[in-house]
Amino acid sequence: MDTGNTISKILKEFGLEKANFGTYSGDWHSNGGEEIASVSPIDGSILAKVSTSSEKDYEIVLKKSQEAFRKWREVPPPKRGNLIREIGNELRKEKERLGMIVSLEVGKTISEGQGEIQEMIDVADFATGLSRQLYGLDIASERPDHRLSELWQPLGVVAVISSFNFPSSVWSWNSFIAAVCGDAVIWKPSSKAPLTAIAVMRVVERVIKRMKMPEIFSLVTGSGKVIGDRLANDPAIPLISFTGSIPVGKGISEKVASRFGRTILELGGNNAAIVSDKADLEIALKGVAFGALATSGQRCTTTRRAIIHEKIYDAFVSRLKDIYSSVRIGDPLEPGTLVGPLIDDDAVKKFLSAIRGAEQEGGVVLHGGKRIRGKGYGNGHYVTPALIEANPNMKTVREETFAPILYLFKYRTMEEALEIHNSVPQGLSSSIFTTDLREEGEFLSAHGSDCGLANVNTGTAGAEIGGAFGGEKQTGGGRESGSDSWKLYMRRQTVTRNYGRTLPLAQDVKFRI
Ligand code: UN1
Repeated sequence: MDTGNTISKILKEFGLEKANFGTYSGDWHSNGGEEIASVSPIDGSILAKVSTSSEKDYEIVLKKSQEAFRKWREVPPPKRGNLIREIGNELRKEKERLGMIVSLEVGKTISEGQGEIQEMIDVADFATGLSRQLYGLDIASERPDHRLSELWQPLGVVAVISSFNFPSSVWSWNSFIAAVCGDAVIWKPSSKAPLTAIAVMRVVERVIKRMKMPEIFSLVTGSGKVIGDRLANDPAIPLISFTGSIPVGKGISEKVASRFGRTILELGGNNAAIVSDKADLEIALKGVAFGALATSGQRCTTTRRAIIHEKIYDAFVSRLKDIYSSVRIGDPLEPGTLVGPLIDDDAVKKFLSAIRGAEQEGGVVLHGGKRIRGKGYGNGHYVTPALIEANPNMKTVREETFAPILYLFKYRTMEEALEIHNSVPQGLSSSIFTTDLREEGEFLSAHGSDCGLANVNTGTAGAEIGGAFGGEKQTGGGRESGSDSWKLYMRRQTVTRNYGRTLPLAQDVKFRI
């Protein structure tokens, strides 16, 4: 595909100019922030330039968000839901073009780019329904003529710091839920994907202006060091939801904790699939291959380890090698491509260095592991996905490399499989492929998978938005999107009401005056 033409056509249609303001708070502004380029990993071309947010821009955004919050918190939640429904409808109309911008900017296949926007639409539907279901508890009081209950109040101006690999949907997981809860949201997207964020904000802006609603969604762009730290240290922001690496997440969490703020962290994953000898092998192959290869191994939920029963190990690995040899790697805009580029050159270097590290520790590369250059690949960042025979004691397999590397292990008993499974510091997603009820039961038991997400006969990647998404251990413990994650975006207020004519005290305490 002629990326150059596609780029200019789509960007023009969408109103993304060659140079864009990267700050939005009711209007687009730029007050001296440094300029960055959005570079397509497909061929290294510059899509557009974005002027990032300066200190002054940040101050304006914060002030406007606080004003918007004060109005928004008074809007009844189902009315808040109306706005999110309309945003969802507008996203439906723009799905194709927005999906294409995602593909251009971060190198996802067309189908995955569209999936990214679909995920936002799904969250909008979910949040709209939720806007009528923000309910608290009535609790039995120990005192006569007393009622104990829970009220849920809006939290304030919250921040979402998102990563390049899901450059818009993860924002919506947080923002649409936070919005129906009555919060205003400042978004700082990854500096590797500012254009997607600008495009999404243009859609949001259209709806907010049309509905004459408070400007509750705003955008700041810039490096984590400048704008990310500013948010983390700002006592005016009661909650920061951060998606990214473990070291950066640790830094943010320490800063926010030191001012008693709240964080939702979605950090690294080092997800494994257990493939039993009792698995349906066709399902297992597809599940493992999709988990390991989708988004070129750049999902938090990517399958990075396959723990395979010794009886089927050789057959399974040989089939995997066939799949790896036949998947089409290259321009993600071409139909038929399954593996696009890595995000940048740094990612390729980390991929190559992890493979070297694994080899030094005794790992054996069975397939791939090389950079691809040459005709048709331009200045894109392409690699051949790697299959590496490994052992669980290797240091390299305990680390998350954001690239398509699948480490292969052999096991004999479920106990052994679970031990390997749980032996890494991260705890996001997990899966087992088996048709045996007992094995499934053990995987889901208290001594089974120690991850936030557990999948049976489906892979580690590709979670739906209706469940709470997040993980344990160094993944950070956060939960976003579905189920009752909304509670994290609200302030819980325990209410005690006395409707009697005396003042009985709790715990039978006597106080005679
Ligand atoms: C991420 O990689 O940060 O479950 C999120 C999945 C996607 C979301 C991944 N729905 O693979």
